Amino acid sequence: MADEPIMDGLRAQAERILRGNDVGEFTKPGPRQYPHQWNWDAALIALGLAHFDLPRALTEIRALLRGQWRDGMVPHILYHTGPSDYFPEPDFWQITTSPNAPALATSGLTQPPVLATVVRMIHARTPIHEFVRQVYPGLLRWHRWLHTARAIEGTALACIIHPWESGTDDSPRWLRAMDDIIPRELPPYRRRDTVHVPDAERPSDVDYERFVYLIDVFRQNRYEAARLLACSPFLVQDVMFNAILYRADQDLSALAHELGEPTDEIAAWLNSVRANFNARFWDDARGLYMDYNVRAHAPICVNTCATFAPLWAGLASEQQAARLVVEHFDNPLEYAPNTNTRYRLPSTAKNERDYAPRRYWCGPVWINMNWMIAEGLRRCGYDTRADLLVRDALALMQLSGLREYYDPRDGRGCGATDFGWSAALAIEMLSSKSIFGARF
Ligand code: 9WN
Repeated sequence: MADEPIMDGLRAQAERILRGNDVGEFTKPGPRQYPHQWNWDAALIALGLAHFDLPRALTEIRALLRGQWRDGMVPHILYHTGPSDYFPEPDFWQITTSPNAPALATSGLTQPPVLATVVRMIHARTPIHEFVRQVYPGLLRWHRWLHTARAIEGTALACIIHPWESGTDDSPRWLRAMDDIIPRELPPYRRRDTVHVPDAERPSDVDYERFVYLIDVFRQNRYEAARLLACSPFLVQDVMFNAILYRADQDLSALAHELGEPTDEIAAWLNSVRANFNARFWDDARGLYMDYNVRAHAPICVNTCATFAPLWAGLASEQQAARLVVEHFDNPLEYAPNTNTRYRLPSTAKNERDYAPRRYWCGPVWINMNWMIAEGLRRCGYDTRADLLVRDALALMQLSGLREYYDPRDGRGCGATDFGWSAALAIEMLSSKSIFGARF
C-alpha cells in the first residue's frame, strides 16, 4: 500500500522544484546543468504543472512554440534568456545562416515530439478549447515537417540527424551508430557539462567530439533540410522517436477532429507509419525493436529501453507485446531486478556490452522512461508490470531526491539535481488514481 503521507511530501517537493526552476515563461530542466528551455522537457514539465497551475503550464507550451522555425521545426533548445555557462552557447549554432530560423535564439535540432500528446492529456482533464485552437496550427506544421523534411524512401517514418534529437543522447544504440564517424576538423569549443556533474556520469570526450562535429556539419550546410538528409554522417530512424510521433499523430488527429479541422493528412501519416513500422524495426529472431541506421543500411542491434516505446504508441501486436514483456522486461539478465540491481528500468539492457549503470543513457533509470513505458504496458493490458515501474520511480525519488537519473543497483541519484521532468512526472504519477490502492 502506498504510504500517502510520504507521497504527499514527494509531491510538495516536486512542486517546490518546478516553482524553483521557473524563470517566468519557461522552466529550467535543471537549475545549474540545464539553464534554458528544452523541447520534450517543456512538454513533460507542462503536464506536471497543469496539476496545480494550469495557466503556468500553458505559458510553458506557448514559450516552446515561440521558437518554432519557419519551416515548422520546433527546436530542441530555446535560449529565451540569452547565453549562460551552458555549451553549446546560442551563437555556436549559427542558425541565422538559415532563412528558416526564428527571431529567438535556438538550437538547430529538434527533439521527440511528445507535445501534442501532452496537450491532449491536459485538455482531456480540463477542457482548454481556446488554447488548443491557438496551438493546433503550430503542432500540425511541426508534425508535417517531421513527416516530410525528415522522411526518406517515400514513407512517413522520420529520421533523426543527431543523437541529441533522440533525447537519449549517448545511448549505446547511438554510440554504435557513431562508430564510423571520424571528425575531420573540430571547431574550438569547451565542454561545460562536466562542471556540475561528474565525468563518469556524462558522455565520454570521444562521443562529445562527434556531437560537436555533427553540429558543425549542419551549420556549414545552413540547416537546409534536404542537404542535411543527403550529407549528415548520422542518419537514423529511431524506434522511440517514431513511436512517440505516431502516438502524437493520433492525439493530434483527435484534437483536429474536435476543432472541426481536416484529418486526412494526419490519417495518411498514421497509415504510412503503421504500414512500415514493424517491417523496419521489429527483429523477430530476438523479439526486440531495433533502430535503423540509414547510412549503413542496417539495423542497430543494441538492446535498450527504447524497444518498449511501441507499447506506448499501440504499434506492437499482442504477440509482439507478449514477447517484449516475457522475454525481455521480465528477464533478470536484461531489465528485471537480480542480485546486482534492485530497480527497474535500466535504460540499457544489463547484458549489453556498453551497459554502464551510472553513465547518462547507458544504464541508469530515467523517470520519463519509467512513466512512458508504464503507460504503454497499461495500454497493452500489463497493469501489474506498469505498477512496478511507477512504484520504482516513486521509490527512487523518495530515496535519492528528484534527480536526472538513478543507478539501478542501489538507487543512488546521478546527473542534475532538482530535475524538472522527474518533478513533473512525480506529480503526474501521484495524481493518477490507479497507483493507489491494493496494488501497493
Ligand atoms: C543536450 C535537458 C536535456 C534532455 C535530454 C538529455 C540532456 C542535453 C545535454 O538534457 O541533453 O540536449 O546537454 O546533455 O539527454 O534528453 O532533454 O534535460
